[in-house]
Amino acid sequence: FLKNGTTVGVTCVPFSGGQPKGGVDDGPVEMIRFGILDQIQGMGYAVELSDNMEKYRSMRPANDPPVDNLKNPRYVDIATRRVAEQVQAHCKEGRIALTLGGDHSIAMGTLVGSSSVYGDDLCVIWIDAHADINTPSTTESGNLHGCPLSFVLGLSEPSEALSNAGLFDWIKPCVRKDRLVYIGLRDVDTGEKEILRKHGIKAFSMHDVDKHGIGKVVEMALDHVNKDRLLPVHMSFDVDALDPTVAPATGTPVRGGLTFREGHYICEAIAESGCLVALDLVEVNPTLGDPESLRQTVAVGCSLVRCSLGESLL
Ligand code: 5AB
Ligand code: MN
Ligand code: MN
Ligand code: MN
Repeated sequence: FLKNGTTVGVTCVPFSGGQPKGGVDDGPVEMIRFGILDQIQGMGYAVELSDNMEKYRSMRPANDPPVDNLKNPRYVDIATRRVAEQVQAHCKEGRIALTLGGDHSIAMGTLVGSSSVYGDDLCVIWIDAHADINTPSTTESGNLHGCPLSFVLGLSEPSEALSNAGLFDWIKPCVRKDRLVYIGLRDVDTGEKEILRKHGIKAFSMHDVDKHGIGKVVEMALDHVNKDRLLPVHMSFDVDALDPTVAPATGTPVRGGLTFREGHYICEAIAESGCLVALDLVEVNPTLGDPESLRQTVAVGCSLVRCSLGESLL
């Protein structure tokens, strides 16, 4: 793969079906209104935009009862399948695939898309307060934004109910367990902890960030998945990884998160590696909180994207 891509392929996904709160589907349009596309172009990148983002809204099936406790399963299935196609198309052309969400269930699609092009080499850096690795049997909420990683890692056999409904059968195991690493965790379900332990998946929690400092943590995370910095990296950044004082407008805020600088440092270090091939920026919910919280969260989302593309490198 070619390091330091020069074209950014943008996919906007106004989608909220992976969790119960409306508004997260307005994340992409608010980031565009804030100027993210012009900002990226202003940095010297060519920008290619996937067409017709409004199509996602019209994909919601009229009737979508839970399957195995999973909520909106048909809607998530069909929308994430489209995300996969759009991200795959960008990656095929060697573009850095930037996906603006939307809730984090869309990462099922972004990871299927990027891994279809980069295969086993793909390294995944997951920045989040949460582990998002529940299986259809461990999830207590039934919200699919808490489950994307279990699908792409192939952690559970599809249940009979899911197979009968023909749902998510297009997702084959496509991400290697030893090429996934987390930073920022602080709210992990009991079932998820067991999964992380059982599969030996590497995670740096907020405790590790406090203990070692963000510089060391990012270095250890990259050493784990990408020792020589020669493999392609897909970073999936959930804004709730940041402290709620920094990114308040998000659906599942958790105290004690990354500071403004720690979040940006991660993005800068990834930019510095030259390995970024795909970036998700998800869970910005412009309808939660007052106008100032909204402005602040959208602004920080855009600045994380710019930093991941190298804005603050000298
Ligand atoms: B997010 C929880 N683990 O499964 C669940 O915001 C929260 O994409 C998931 O990280 C949070 O519902 C999903 C309790
Ligand atoms: Mn989260
Ligand atoms: Mn199907
Ligand atoms: Mn998440």
